[in-house]
Amino acid sequence: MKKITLLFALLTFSLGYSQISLPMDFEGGSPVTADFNAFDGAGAEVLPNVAPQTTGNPSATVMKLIRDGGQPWAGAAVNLASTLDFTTENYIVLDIWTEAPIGTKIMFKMEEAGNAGNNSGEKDVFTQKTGEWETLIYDMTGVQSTLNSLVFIPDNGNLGDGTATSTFFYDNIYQTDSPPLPDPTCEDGVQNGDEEGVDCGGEFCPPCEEPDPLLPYDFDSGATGDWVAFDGAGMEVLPIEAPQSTGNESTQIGKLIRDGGQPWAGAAITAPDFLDFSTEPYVVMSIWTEAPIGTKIMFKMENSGDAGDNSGEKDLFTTKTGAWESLAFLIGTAAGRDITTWDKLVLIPDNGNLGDGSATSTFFIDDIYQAAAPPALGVDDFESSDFKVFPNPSNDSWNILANGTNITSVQVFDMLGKNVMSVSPNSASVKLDATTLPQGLYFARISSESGTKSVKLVKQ
Ligand SMILES: [Ca+2]
Ligand SMILES: [Ca+2]
Ligand SMILES: [Ca+2]
Repeated sequence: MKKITLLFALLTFSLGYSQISLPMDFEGGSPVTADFNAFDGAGAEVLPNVAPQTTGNPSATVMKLIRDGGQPWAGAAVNLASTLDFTTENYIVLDIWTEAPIGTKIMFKMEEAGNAGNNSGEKDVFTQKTGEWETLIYDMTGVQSTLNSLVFIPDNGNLGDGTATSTFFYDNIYQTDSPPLPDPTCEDGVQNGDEEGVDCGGEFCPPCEEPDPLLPYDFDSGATGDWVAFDGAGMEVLPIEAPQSTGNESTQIGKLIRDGGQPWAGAAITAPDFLDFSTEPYVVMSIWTEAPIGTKIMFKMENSGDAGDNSGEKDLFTTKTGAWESLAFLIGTAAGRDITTWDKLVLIPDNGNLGDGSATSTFFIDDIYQAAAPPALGVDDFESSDFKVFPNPSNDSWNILANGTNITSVQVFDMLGKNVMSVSPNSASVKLDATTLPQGLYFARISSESGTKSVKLVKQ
């Protein structure tokens, strides 16, 4: 009984030894060098695997194909014991190692042994590595099932010269219906491997290009069409013309018109990345409108993926009409809030009132940027035909003198639009006590019998 088992085992081994088939890893003594038919200038040898080919392939044996002169189609073939059926297992996969440059064509085909005219056609795959093992995948879909010879012609079309770049090591040739995923490369259009973006970043690929930050945003250059107007507003980017060209030497501005819809009609734009408000807590923008002085300009930052995650509404009030002014919205000090998840800028001028499409519902905007502090305003003692304000800046009080008229009221607002002081002097002069006010920028709305003026005040 034992003898029969041993004989059967020997017979099985013997049959396996002589019948060359896939998978072919060159281990176990089959196939051997003599099984290869190298042709037209090539030599093929089955031999022990040594460094550097042992890196990435710990197996004992590989096949080495050297091309040296002869013909540009120099290669080698090995015949299998039976034909391959590609109807379900429609891929041939193999490992190759060469010092030939990346992009070298590694041609493979199947032939009928003894009848080369019956073949699969040439299947070309190009190397993406050099000096290391890589796996090549040949799609044999539709190839006839009458072929039993594997034909290897690496660098097909070029004459070999016997050097390292004409030398190719093969191993682990097999047939499958589910080939391995190709090794990640920096050119495959897929974010794979350790890439941080598509074909960029990580250890092997070139660094990813940072997307252009949205801010500063001046409407003048690049793509300007990413604004989304909502709930009754229209937003347009257009060349600057008079009267907006007074005080603005740029070429283009944004125009937001509110006309019906909702009282919160406005426009928004989303930056390619979250804005960092930790060191630059202000968003500054220039605005021009014929809406009356004191019109509320609401601005907020939102998370574009979650409108509930936002900065809260930041209201400032215009101090000019028919002229450009710069508004600095303080975004980045929201206590207890995560201020690193906002990428969407939302502007709702005259928030709370329904627009009517007229000039007072029209808001031109420009020059949006982040800043560590409100812009320096170059404040001087304010003087006009109507009023004189001094000293300004001041650390304790401002004096306002009217010229030939009575000051009926003065309202002082802080940068957030909060009314911090109101007086009704009904006299030609008034002294505003600033001692209790924090340092910073304020706006005074001064009304007299001859009209209303807004003045910037600076408390030192
Ligand atoms: Ca092997
Ligand atoms: Ca990739
Ligand atoms: Ca501009």
